[in-house]
Amino acid sequence: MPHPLRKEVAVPHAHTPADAVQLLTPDGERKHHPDYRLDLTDDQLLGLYESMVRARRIDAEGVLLQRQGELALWPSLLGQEAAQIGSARALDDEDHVFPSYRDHGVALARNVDPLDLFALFRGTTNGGWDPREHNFHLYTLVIGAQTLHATGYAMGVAKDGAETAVIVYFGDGATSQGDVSEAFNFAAVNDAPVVFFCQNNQWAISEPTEKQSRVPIHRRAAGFGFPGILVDGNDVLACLAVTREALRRARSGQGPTLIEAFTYRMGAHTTSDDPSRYRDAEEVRAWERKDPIARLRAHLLADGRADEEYFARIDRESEEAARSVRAAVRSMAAPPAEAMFGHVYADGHALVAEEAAQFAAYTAALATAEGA
Ligand SMILES: Cc1ncc(C[n+]2csc(CCOP(=O)(O)OP(=O)(O)O)c2C)c(N)n1
Ligand SMILES: [Mg+2]
Repeated sequence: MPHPLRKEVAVPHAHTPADAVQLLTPDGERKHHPDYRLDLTDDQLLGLYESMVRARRIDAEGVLLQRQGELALWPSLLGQEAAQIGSARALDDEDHVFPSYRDHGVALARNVDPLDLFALFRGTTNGGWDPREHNFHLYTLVIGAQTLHATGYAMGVAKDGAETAVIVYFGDGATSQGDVSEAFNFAAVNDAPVVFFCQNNQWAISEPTEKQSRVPIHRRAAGFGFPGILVDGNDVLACLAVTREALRRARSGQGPTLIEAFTYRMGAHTTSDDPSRYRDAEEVRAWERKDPIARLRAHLLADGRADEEYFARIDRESEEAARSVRAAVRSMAAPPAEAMFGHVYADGHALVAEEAAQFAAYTAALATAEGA
């Protein structure tokens, strides 16, 4: 007999499950949820819209710059703006964020300079930014590893008695990594003030979610002894409300929460990927109708909070911001090759010094050979 939950994984990728928390329908209609009340001012609503448009435009610039040979790689967030901006806007400045590699919207919401993101993917920096400046840690490309970093950090914060919460971003595919299960368990038994924010964008490169989990991802939390919430990840209001509540739990000593934001990666996995080889164009079209920006736009328009002139102005401003970023990226000089030895250890290391010396001798020999 099939497991009773098994039928739920047969849900096609195009459907957001009916039990996902939703405060804004795909048509932009405001819904009320008994557990998640959200009263935002007009300025806050417009702020969410502007952050999403800006994130989308900066992200598009990343794809274009890579196509023109200015970046080595770019992982696009297209379609995931609501999940990222909604959750990030729930954070306090003191909270700590452990991102994955696609979380440019979260980075921008934390005031990380977009040029720092581009420098990373241009290879002109080893890390990207100072995590202490915005409590926004470095992108982690080792799938799922940051869930352990975040859990350890959260356990430390709790021992310090601070009211700081920690949030960690990871994907559906990451949940297949042992690290993520270990992090869930450590966080649970230690009541660590950490929010696990899983952006279920339906794909792990070419692997669909059916290959990652027999049960809906948020249900895994129950097995570790903490709550798991499913939220419409294309609904910025629901993402904000659900994350706010999870952070409140974390801060008040009630331990971790797993949030599964049900969303969709509308672009390729990265600029190195061609999704037409493994997924149906119809699926992408179905998600276009659930576009996170279009639905907030529809809501703002219907309520008379914004008009076409406002939307045109925000588009124009995002365009100008992207243009100035583009010019700055193109003029970023490559660092000297020997700089790569500078950030391996905080205080240096004999082996690294030896390798740096070997590298210097090698490049000097090359220069002599070229001169000869
Ligand atoms: C430990 C590890 N294994 C494999 C990879 C190769 N890899 C890079 S991205 C990726 C898929 C991740 O999918 P998901 O967690 O759903 O995140 P998404 O890219 O969809 O945001 C894989 C397998 C890696 N970077 N690290
Ligand atoms: Mg994924």
